[in-house]
Amino acid sequence: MIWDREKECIERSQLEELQLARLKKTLKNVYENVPFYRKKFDEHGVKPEDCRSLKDLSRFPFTVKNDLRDNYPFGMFAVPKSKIVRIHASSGTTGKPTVVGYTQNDINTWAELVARMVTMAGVTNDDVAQVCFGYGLFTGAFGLHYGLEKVGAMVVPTSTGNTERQIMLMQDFQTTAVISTPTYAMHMAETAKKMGVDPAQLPLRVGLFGSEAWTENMRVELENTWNIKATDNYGLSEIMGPGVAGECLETCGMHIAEDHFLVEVIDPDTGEPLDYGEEGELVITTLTKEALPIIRYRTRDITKLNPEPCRCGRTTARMSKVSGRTDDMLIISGVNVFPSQIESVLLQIDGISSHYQIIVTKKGYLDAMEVQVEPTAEAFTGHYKDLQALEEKVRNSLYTVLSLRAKVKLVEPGSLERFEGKAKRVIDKRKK
Ligand code: DLL
Repeated sequence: MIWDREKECIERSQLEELQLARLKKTLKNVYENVPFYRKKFDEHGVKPEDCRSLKDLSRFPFTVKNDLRDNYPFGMFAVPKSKIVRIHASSGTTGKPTVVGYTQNDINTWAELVARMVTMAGVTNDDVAQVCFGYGLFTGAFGLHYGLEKVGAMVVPTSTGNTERQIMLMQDFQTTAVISTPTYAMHMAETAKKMGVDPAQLPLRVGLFGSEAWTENMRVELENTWNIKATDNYGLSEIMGPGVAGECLETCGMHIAEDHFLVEVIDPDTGEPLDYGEEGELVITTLTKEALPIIRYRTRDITKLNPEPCRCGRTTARMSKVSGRTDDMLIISGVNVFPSQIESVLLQIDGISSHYQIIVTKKGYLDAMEVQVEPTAEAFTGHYKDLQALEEKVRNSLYTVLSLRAKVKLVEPGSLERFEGKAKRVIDKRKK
């Protein structure tokens, strides 16, 4: 069990003191060691010494994903290559990946923070933890792996894929904790059922899900299907990987490792910092990273912060579930739609499964959205009338929430694509 009470239950004034000292050091470090930041700060007319309080951080420029791409592969590192012991990368949708590096100290911190996160989620050295994230350049698997080892769990590094074998090993090894994307967990449950195994009867007791946005309704679905407690955890490669924030068993927001990361929420349009409780884009500054310190990274993830101490005893601020990304918001005939809103609607309807796809097209000047969704096997009676009624129900529910008339198409159970990592829900055919 890794629960650093000194840091995780720290008084806010003390935390802010620690953050300020670390922030000053980080700003000085990047200014001296990363030419990209020196140039950017100079262009903005700010110097590290201008930061005298945490509020002063807002005077410094943002970093965006393209900055990492422009400096591909190692241009943003603050240490010589000889100090780097690990590389990871996040696959971009276009072009080159974003490369991130770690010193040995960074790796140690990472393991520590993931260990804290899995401890919060109730994992101990009595657990058999199956890591169903892809091992490789993706940060998910290695990140969870080292943190789980640190708490002494028995780690089963199955990676993604070969789903029938995942289920077999869960049975044979008596796996108690599953680690994956929520989407892959749903896919694994479906595979188990096809094999004649009831997922709810397996010895699993907790699921740690992250790496993509998922709704409260999906939590209910996962908890019921697997008979587990499902917690959310958040991270991104540019900042470290998993372990940036995670839910405790109270499941009322993800505790941010604030002694290592300084978080802000900004208005994505104006860039202005917002108050606690206001929803906006999460911006993160690393406070202890050696290889790749990052100043004011625009995550594009939409969330809000709650600094109130939690019932679990931790005082670190909590971020609410990510409701979407500024870049996955669809604008359909002028209406803003997040895929998570659609998921939330679908999962409230009896007879509708968690497998869906959103297809956006343009006819002339008009946008059109089609939601393809699989009914559950029970609801798929084969009677046209039943399906029509269900389709109508989905259409009306979507209209109530989105004020948008979507075309709804029920498709045969099992016919939509299944995902082993992050799901790709939206096909926007308007984009070239
Ligand atoms: O997905 C790191 C990670 C791995 C986190 C495993 C948790 C578990 P990237 O591939 O760089 O890193 O993707 C980062 O994924 O900006 C979010 O948009 C999204 N994301 C990650 N966790 C969550 C979450 C990893 N819990 C991007 N809820 C981030 C919503 C999430 N979105």
